[in-house]
Amino acid sequence: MMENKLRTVMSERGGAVEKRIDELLSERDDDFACLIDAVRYSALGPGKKVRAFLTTEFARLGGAALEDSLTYAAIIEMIHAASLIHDDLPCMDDDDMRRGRPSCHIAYGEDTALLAGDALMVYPYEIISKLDNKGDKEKLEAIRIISSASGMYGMIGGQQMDISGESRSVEKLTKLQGLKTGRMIRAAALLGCVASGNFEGSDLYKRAIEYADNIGLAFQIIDDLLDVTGDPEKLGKKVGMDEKNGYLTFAGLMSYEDAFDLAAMKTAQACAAIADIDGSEILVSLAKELLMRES
Ligand code: GRG
Repeated sequence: MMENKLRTVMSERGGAVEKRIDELLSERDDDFACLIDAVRYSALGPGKKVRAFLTTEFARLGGAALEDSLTYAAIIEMIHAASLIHDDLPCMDDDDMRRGRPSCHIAYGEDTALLAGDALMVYPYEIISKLDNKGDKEKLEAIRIISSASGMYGMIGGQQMDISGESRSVEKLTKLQGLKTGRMIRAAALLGCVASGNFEGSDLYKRAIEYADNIGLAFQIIDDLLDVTGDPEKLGKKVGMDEKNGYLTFAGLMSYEDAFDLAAMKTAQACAAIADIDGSEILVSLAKELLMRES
């Protein structure tokens, strides 16, 4: 029952976020039309929009209307899309399928894909700076959250650990995944907090970190397991890429059962962090769904 409600709400929310991304990327310029097409191809792709959902749900828990967080939700998906474009490039994971379609560099060429990733990484800051329904304090906080999560000491640092093979122990791998995947998931939740006026130090902000960090690790463990046991049709990408690239993952460092149990424990900790907040059932349900996901 709750799962049905979650699916309905996620699908409606995903549609609203997609529409906002479409609006934000609507400006055309014939002199670099292929860049704009590549950006739109990747940012408007059929992803799950989990990060956008976290943003809008934490904003709702904090008492904000959907409009207060929709642009942040669109932005977090743009930066996520940028990371996927770069991650798929031949010099990184060399993956030619993404979200059931050719990766950006297969569809538009490596040079344009590189620029499309750059564009989607930078444009969000221009968008935030121009928001006229937000105060400077909130805008600065949003910029701090996004830049620190996606930058050198966040996602990009984590990706460097990955390509350097820095995942020889569970501790190192947990750090790597916390940076590469976890920080963006945390940023998504925190953007929702600040969109509803709940800044650092507030109860909601602290709980958002606890929830997001735990689902973030569980999410990455399941991602690793799906790369071994998943169905490429459902995933929309090839499996076995971690092994092909020589990456050590949770699936390689522990048994399937131990890895799944760790993800289940993290999911339970995430749920406990928010369970007593009014209206948190959907986020509790999301954490459980992500644990059992097949794509
Ligand atoms: C863009 C400057 C710049 C740098 C990027 C390549 C890179 C640096 C970072 C890689 C980050 C990365 C791809 C982490 C993996 C995150 C992950 C588990 C992705 C899959 O997320 P889902 O399942 O995907 O939410 P959908 O398609 O549903 O959005």
